[in-house]
Amino acid sequence: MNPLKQKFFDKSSALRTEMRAYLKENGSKKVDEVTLSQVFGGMRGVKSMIWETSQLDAKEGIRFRGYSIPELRDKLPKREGDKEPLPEALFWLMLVDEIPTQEEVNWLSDEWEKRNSIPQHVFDMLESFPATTHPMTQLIAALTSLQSESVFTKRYAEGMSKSDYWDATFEDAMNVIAKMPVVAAYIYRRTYHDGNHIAPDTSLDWAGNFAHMLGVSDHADFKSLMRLYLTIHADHEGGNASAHTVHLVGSTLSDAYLSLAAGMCSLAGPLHGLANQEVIKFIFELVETVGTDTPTNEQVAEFVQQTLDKGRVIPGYGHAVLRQPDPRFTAQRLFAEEYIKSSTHVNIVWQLFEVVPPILEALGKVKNPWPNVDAHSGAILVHYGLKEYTFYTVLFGVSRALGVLSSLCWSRALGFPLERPKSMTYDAIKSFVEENA
Ligand code: CMX
Repeated sequence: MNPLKQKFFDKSSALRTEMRAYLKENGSKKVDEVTLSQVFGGMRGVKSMIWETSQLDAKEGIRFRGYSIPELRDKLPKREGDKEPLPEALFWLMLVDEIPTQEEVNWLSDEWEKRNSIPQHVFDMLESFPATTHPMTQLIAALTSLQSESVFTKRYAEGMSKSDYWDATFEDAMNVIAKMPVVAAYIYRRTYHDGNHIAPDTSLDWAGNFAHMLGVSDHADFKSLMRLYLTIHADHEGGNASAHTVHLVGSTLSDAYLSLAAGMCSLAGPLHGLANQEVIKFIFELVETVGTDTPTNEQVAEFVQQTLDKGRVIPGYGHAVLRQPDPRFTAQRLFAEEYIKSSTHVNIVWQLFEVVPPILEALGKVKNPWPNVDAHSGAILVHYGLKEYTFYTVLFGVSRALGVLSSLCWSRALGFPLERPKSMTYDAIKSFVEENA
């Protein structure tokens, strides 16, 4: 067994035994009460899922296995000569709750490189789509098509024992993650660069090679950006729509390919991951409407107000859980301050940060007027030449695979059952309220 798999097996079997005993003793204790506002209001805040890889605090933001984003930037192993963390290291941390050594991370980079081959039928299928097909649609189709490679599905058909589900899920998770950058870069090049593909560079790490295959910039800083980007977007505890979708679909024993494809369908919605393309679109529209890429705060405020008056949301602002500026926004801001000396689009992102919160606050209904992760990424990508914004959510998806698939491994290893909450009709709710008056 390889070192990561062995560690995961040891840790997950110990936790499974401990959890079973714990649940036997404490299973009837209450952790929450559910109000009607939560039933009608998208289940906000209802505690109903175990998710080990990260935890979100409304004020502090995300912690991955207890580490904040600044701590990850400081402590995770890096590529020689680079300041940004390697996403491989975050995957290791999420999967086995240990910061890996440099040697362990290098092993994982090599392991993913060995697993990154794509069957021809996936490329053939992508080629049958018109180039106008949204890249997220292409990614979802590619993942379902890649399901032909699922170890879990093959072994299940052969009669795999429940006790081996974790093993097959681990193999699938490792394989899908290894293949994601190759598929995503293929989609990018076929959609925007006439199918002029770039061969992988086997000397590079997972994110560095992805940056190389995208071919938008030869600058070393773009590889650094991809390492940071693919680290900070990886996980946001279990209740967000893409993570929860993977958890739900995975609970039916759909394999990692299909579960991730389903999660990507969630990520592709404009209230979730698609907001990153909507933000830069909003900034381009702002520049076009006011007729300058150095607008005044008054001009920005007027455009924001016009957007709200049309009944639209301000993309990149607000959050279902966070009640402070998103530390993932701050991490990107720090990156831009350090690496990008001058960018009008980045300046507009910072202007929006000054202008938007008081306007949203004045509406009196927005619970979080602060920027989220999607408010910043587009302007940085544009700076490095990645201007095709319909591709942005694919980048988010490549990163999100790390968190949701490490969690899927845990769900299968801990033997979590089929997810099946209870729904109610409006009449049933009214009767319930009447009976309990
Ligand atoms: N602009 C305008 N109105 C907003 C708003 C925004 N950025 N954020 C929230 N509101 C509105 C809501 O639409 C809602 O209005 P109605 O009562 O008229 O329906 C009201 O404020 C209350 O919403 P909330 O409780 O503050 O926020 P929710 O938990 O319901 O929704 C979110 C959270 C992210 C969907 C919402 O803030 C939003 O639409 N933001 C813009 C899209 C976006 O940036 N999404 C990305 C989130 C991060 C990610 O998943 O990638």
